[in-house]
Amino acid sequence: MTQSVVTLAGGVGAAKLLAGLVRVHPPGDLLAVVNTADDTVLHGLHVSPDLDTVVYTLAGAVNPDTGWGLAGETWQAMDALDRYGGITWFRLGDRDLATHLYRTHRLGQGADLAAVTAEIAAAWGLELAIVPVTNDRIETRVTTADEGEIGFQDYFVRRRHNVAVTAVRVAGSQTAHPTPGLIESLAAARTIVIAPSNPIVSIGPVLEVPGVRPAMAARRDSVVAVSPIVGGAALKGPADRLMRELGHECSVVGVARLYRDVAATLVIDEVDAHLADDVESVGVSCVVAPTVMHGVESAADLARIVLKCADG
Ligand code: FO1
Repeated sequence: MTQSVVTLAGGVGAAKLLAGLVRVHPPGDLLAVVNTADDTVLHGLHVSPDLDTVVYTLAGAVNPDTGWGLAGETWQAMDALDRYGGITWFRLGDRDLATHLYRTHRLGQGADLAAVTAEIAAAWGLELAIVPVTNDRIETRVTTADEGEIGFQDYFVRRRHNVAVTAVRVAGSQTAHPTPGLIESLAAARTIVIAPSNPIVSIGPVLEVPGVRPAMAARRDSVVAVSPIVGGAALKGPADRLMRELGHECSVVGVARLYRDVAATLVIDEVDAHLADDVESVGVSCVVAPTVMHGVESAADLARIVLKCADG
């Protein structure tokens, strides 16, 4: 792994930025390091939502309405499962199921998640390297005010992240090992990008894998983060609510505080331009740009800006 641009990634927001990056930088020179703490086992199948969202988006195959799953999907397996009273709150489309069947089969044969991910990405014709942050099992666990601790997908999908959260932890992170070559890649990269993903439950688990945060801190001057908070709100998902519930200011300043040890630069949206000085007073250089990606053209524009601010 010797790519000059390395991106720490969650799901939908990261996938959009990566779709821009592959348009403005040689894909073979890009590495995406993806969160796996959303992974879950359902029906005995290993599901890796963020890895699949990145692969499907870059392959141009993602469902544009949801940002996850495949476009033009059918749901016959879920309908059939419903007859038995099986688990259908987490919707696995008929074609998407093939990915989980393949991954589970290969893991059962002893392949590691990085190897299986490389096989899946190659099968979709992708040139950039996509790796899970770790081959070990890590899982975000969410403590809710009413029900105690529950699994991430139970919180995110089943409860539609519509419950009060008092704590978040990443089970397994303390004993996890970074994917082989990852720490070396962070040390060798010219630019490291933190994608506009949820800082608590997407980028947080990536940084918690032992070795990753110190490796990022050592490269702080070369790290550019893109704020997932725009105008005090998350573009998608519960980042805003989670930040508030866990005691962080829900603004670009709050994001800067969360990343100040690992990123020298934060890109914020134009609507937050009035907060640029406050970001800088946290000790993080601030770049103001249009960060909302409506399509691949605006994603490419943002990717160009991110790479340019890394060049100084
Ligand atoms: N998100 C939902 O809101 N509902 C679903 O039924 C759902 C199914 C699903 C299946 C495969 C997959 O890769 C992702 C899926 N997601 C679903 C999205 C996903 O769980 C979350 O967006 C991420 O974990 C958060 O990044």
